Amino acid sequence: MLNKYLDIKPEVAEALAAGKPVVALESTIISHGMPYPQNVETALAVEKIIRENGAVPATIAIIGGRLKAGLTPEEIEYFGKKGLEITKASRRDLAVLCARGEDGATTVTTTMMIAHMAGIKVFATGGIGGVHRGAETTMDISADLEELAQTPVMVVCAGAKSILDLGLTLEYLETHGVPVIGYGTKELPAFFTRKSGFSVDYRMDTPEEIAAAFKTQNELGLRGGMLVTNPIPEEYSMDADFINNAIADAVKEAAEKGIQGKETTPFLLAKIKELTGGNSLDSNIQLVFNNARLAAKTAAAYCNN
Ligand code: PSU
Ligand code: MN
Repeated sequence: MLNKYLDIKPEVAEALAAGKPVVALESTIISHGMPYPQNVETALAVEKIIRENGAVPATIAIIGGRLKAGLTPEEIEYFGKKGLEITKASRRDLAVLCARGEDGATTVTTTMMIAHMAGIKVFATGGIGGVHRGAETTMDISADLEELAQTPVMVVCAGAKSILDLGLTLEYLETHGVPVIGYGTKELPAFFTRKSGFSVDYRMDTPEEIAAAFKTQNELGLRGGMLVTNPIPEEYSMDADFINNAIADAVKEAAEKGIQGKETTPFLLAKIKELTGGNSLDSNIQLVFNNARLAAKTAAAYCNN
C-alpha cells in the first residue's frame, strides 16, 4: 500500500508502473536556492532536459500537507514565487507539516524520502548538505548525510560547496557506508569548481557502469544511497580563489551574526550569491542541467539493466 500522505503525479505513476525511467528533483533549490524568476525557469528547463534524455521528471515538494512526487508547471511557479516564505523541510519537519496541512520545500533529505516512498531510484540536484566547517564544536551536520546512509536513492550532484568541510563530509559518508562515485574523475568536485583536493571512492565513466553498481547495491540488500558527483562543465567552472574568498567571507559573517540551525546553509548560499554576482548563478544553473542529463541517462540504464 502506498503511503496515505503521498500523491504521485499520473504521468510519473504510469512511467513507474511501466518500468520506465523517472528522475526526482528537489524543491528547496527552487524556493531557497535561486532567486525568482530564474528559479522557475531553471526548474522547468531541468524537467525538459530530463525528458530529452529519456526519463520522466518528478519534482518533489509538500503542498497542503500532501507529499507530492511530480509537480505541475503551475505548482513549480507557486514554489518559485513564494520562495523563502515556504518552510524548508527536512526529515524532522515532515510529520508536523503533513499533520498541519502546510507547504514544505524538500531538501535532499526529504526529496530522497518521498522519492523512495514513490519508488523512484534516481535523483538529480545541484549540491548536497554535509559536515559544516567547525562542526567539531557546533555539531552542524546536514541530515542529508544520514538520509544517504539509510535510504536507497542515488543522488547525482556536483559535489558539495566548500562552505562545508569536505574532508569531514567524506569521512562521515565512509563511516555510514555510502559509496561516493566520481563521474569521469577520481577527484571530488566542489560544486563551482572541478577540483577540491579530495578523492572520491570510485571513478566511473558511463551511466551504465553507475547504474550497474547501484542495482547491485540494491540487490545485495544494502540499505542506503549512492552519491554520484559530476564535475561542473569546464566552460562554466569558476576561479577557485575568487569563489573560495567569497565562501570564507560568508562563513565569517555567518559566525559573527550567530546564524545557526536550518538558517546556516541558506544564509551562506545567499551571501555567496551576493558576493559573486550573476556569474555564480549562471554556473549553478549550468551544473544542475549537467546533473539532470547524467541522472536521466543513468535512470534509463538502470531500467534496461
Ligand atoms: N547546497 C547547495 N544548494 C542547495 C542546498 C545545499 O549548494 O540548494 C540545499 C539542499 O536542499 C540541501 C540543503 O539538501 O540545502 C541542506 O541544508 P542543511 O545544510 O540545512 O541540511
Ligand atoms: Mn545544519
